[in-house]
Amino acid sequence: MSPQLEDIVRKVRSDERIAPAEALVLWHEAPLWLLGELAARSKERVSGDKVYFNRNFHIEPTNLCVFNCNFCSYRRPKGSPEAWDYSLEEVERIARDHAGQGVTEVHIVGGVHPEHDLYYYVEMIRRVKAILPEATVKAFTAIELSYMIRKAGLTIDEGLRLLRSAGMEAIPGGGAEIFDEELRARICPDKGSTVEWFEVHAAAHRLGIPTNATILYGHIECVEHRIDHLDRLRRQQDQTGGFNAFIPLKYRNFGNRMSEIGEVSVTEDLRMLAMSRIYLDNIPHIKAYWVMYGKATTELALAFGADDIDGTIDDTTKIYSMAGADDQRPAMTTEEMRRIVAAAGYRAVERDTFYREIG
Ligand code: V47
Repeated sequence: MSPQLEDIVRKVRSDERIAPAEALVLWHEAPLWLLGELAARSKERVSGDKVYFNRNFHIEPTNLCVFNCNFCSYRRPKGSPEAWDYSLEEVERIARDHAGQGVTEVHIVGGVHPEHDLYYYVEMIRRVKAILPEATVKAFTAIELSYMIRKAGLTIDEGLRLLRSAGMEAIPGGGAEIFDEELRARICPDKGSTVEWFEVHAAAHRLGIPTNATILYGHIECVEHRIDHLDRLRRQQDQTGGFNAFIPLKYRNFGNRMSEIGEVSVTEDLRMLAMSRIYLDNIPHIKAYWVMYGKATTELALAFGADDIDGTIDDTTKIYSMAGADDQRPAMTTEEMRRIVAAAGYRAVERDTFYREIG
């Protein structure tokens, strides 16, 4: 081990924050086992022997989208036989199908529809909440929010307050992709910008609405871009403190315009998870989203700093099955989630959206 790596490892072990340049050395020089050891140690400092899961389902109201991201396998153009655009009644039916099952979270995310406006989404949330009053609505990526709120002529603050009054209590982490402006322009040229993404999350945090954050990795970016992405999040969190969880999202290459890139290896996934845990010393939870990794890698992810595996899902999301994930109809029972966590040597704890323990 080089003296420089030794010094960085000592810093991580004594819970000292590492700088971007040090993260690069750690990423390139540390063997995988060492990253795992450091990340698991950092995870245990925050959440001990617990690994969280929840009972959730998704509503994806449409796959029509004004944006056309190169990595997206989900969007369809208007008129395509594979396009959908649920009416509010259809959204209500989906919510009703999940009533009485102990669900604590409804995750609503979809394409950025060209015509529906803010008031349509306010009504959607109201109707979902009326059917599932005990569940938390975690809704809309910052990109969807920015688009619908601006289109309504409101400030982000006003728009978020309106949505909150309808029942939106948390915001998911999607739409972050890669913050580096040059790369963002290459993989999603017409999508809402990095500045917009941060503007929405910062405003939510100021209003006391917790949010998540993501990165889309494993495409054309380098390790430097990944660290830059983590660094921007760490700085934001220092200022506003409202991120609950960070979710590294592995680029899946089926059925989109970047397919020739291929996919990164599982060891790369584990390095990404471990580095996220080590670098983001101020974001409490690192989520291994099982729908994206598949179940076997999710178990492995728990040895690399993740303390959350997301939820039961109940075959309600298509974003990853359309992009080539193993599970074409993703669903897990709570027993199966508990088994995966126990197999990794941790204790499964059911949580709500705010990481309050249930039961
Ligand atoms: O922003 C789209 C990603 C995200 C592909 O907050 C792709 O709890 C890989 O953000 N390959 C949406 N990824 C999903 C998301 C999410 C998921 C689970 C939990 C939470 C949370 C948030 O999906 C998009 C984009 O980064 N994505 N296409 C693809 N081909």
